[in-house]
Amino acid sequence: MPEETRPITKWDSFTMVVPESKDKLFHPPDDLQRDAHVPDFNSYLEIYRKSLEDPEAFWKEVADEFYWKKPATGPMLQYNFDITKGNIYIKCMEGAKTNMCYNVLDRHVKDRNLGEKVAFHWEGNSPEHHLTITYQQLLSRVCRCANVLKKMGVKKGDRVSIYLPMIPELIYTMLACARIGAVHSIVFAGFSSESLCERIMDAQSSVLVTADGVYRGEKLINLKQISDDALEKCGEKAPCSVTKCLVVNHHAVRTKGGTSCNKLQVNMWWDEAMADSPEECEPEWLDAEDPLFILYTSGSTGKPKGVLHTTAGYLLYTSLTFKYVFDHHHDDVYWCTADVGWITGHSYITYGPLANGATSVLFEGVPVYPHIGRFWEIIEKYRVTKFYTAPTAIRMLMKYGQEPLQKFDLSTLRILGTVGEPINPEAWQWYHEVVGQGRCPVVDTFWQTETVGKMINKMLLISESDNSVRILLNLHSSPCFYLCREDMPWPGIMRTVYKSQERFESTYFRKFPGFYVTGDGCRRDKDGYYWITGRIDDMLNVSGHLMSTAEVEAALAQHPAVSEAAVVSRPHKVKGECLHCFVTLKDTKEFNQKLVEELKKQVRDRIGPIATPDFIQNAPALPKTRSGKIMRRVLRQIARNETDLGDLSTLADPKVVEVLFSQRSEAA
Ligand code: 6R9
Repeated sequence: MPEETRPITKWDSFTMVVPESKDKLFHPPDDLQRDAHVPDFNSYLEIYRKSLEDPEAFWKEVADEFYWKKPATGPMLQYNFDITKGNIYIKCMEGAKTNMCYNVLDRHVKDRNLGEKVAFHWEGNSPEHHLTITYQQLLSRVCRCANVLKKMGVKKGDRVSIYLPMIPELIYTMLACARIGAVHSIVFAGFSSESLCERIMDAQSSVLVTADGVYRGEKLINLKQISDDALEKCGEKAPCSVTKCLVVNHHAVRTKGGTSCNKLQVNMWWDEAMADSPEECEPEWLDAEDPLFILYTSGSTGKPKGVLHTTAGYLLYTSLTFKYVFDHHHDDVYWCTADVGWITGHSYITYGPLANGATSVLFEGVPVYPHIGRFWEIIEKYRVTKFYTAPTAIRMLMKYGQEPLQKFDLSTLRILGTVGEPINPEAWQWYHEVVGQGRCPVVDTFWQTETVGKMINKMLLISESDNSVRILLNLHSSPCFYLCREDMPWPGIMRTVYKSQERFESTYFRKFPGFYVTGDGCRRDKDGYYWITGRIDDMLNVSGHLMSTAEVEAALAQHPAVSEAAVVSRPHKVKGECLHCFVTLKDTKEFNQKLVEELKKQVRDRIGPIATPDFIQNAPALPKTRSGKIMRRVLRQIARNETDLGDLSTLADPKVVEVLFSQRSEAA
């Protein structure tokens, strides 16, 4: 749509100078590029143009890879993306009937002869626990589980809450739901009983699948106890929807004596239930738009939203993005370190890789247990070729330097990926040079629970960004830059907020009619690269200069003593707002006045005097959500000395907040 027809927006066309990295381009090795699905920029443009100019043919070709019990009767995509023209809706392949589980398992075993191929190398919290699961085995176990769920009364359309750690049973259960048309709602097994209760109540699930417990590092987490508490809390508010609870006896927990499991009357033990359950289960043939799952967003602001995704569109989008963005090949061993409890795990541990018949690592543990080289050890052990992790993990591992990596053979690695937050240049460089040994392209992937799959990606040689993503400058209010996706939906976009179409429309579609608004800020540099600046609410306005927390944080993190930094604003009489910076130092570094001065100078030098921090506070750790995103709302309140912190249920470790409050006055 031409610029002048947009009433409140204007294309952004300015540049941002990014210190140090602006002139550096990294090229992938020749062989990697030569064998890639998208070997050069022209081939990319060809695919890209087709997706915009003839989306019907483009998505049809993707769909042709999969099994459809009944073909679509409508077009590949039908939608209204413009709120001024009525309710927002998106439909993909109307009239078609299919089954997700059939497509990601049976199709490989029956039609592609991949039954013996490894689907998952499961690696437990302790290196002594590991399992290899082939596609055939996965199919049989999923069918058994599907039959158990059916026996428990679960029917098509029913919701099943899953509160499990990173064990194979988590994958079995989600695929079993998909097989029988039940809607899974996975709750990350680090959430509290309160959060679990809230999600069960919202989804009105009839069954909860959990485990007796799990070890994370050396710490035992009593999941069954938390589940019992959650169900009790649900019961206090209204009659609890959950009538039955299926409980996995976790091997590691059982061998250490087990945990208490007594409150619920309706427990079924996994092993007993599966023992006589048949290994075959006819899939339920679903409509293309039947719901596949609900996933509550991480909730760093406000009440969690139940993001609803449906069947056909999700299959097309996750399979395609997995194949292209990480250039998947048959002999790859792929490892995504996310938890299946987050969208990254849903899309890029379970559905995307399985739709492609990939071999993946499924890791239960933590990066530093039983030793700080655990990630690198696993890469060596399974000869991992594609590795996908989060900047927060990279920054944490950077603290230990290069030595832990040097003990292991990382020569199989070919492509590295990151997701979850902006990656600062320091972490990017370390990832590229130390982990990837200068050989592996780093693919930064920006996307969201709502988008279901990767949206902006730095692909192998592709240096230009996706032109259908627009940055809008809002001329009516403060100068904020929103990253939006224009005009046309993609098959994987969320369909609604569960039970709240109004919230769906107002959150994502009302601000700029005709656009899906991500809520993130973004800048485009003169070369056409996009720089995600963080959530819009993370913008700072110092003396009328708008800057993003990410910029200042990146500048601080470039100092050799700093391992991680988070920046928030606090009111200032003259400047309006000023900067309060929290810095976590590397293991051996000391926080003192000299360092404070160095850090202030560093920011001044990198960004300019307007960005000079007013306060720098030592932060032994930062408050994060359980998915690893820094909770800036909490930091802002600490900086402003506001003690009423509101809902902290998504916070991973509440003690961090106490420590930061108590040391607030020492900020210099
Ligand atoms: C996949 C995922 C989504 C929010 C998103 C943005 C941030 C994710 C990013 C990134 C900069 C990246 N985000 N990837 N920011 N660069 N590569 O994380 O989904 O948990 O829904 O979070 O995460 O702020 O809006 P989700």
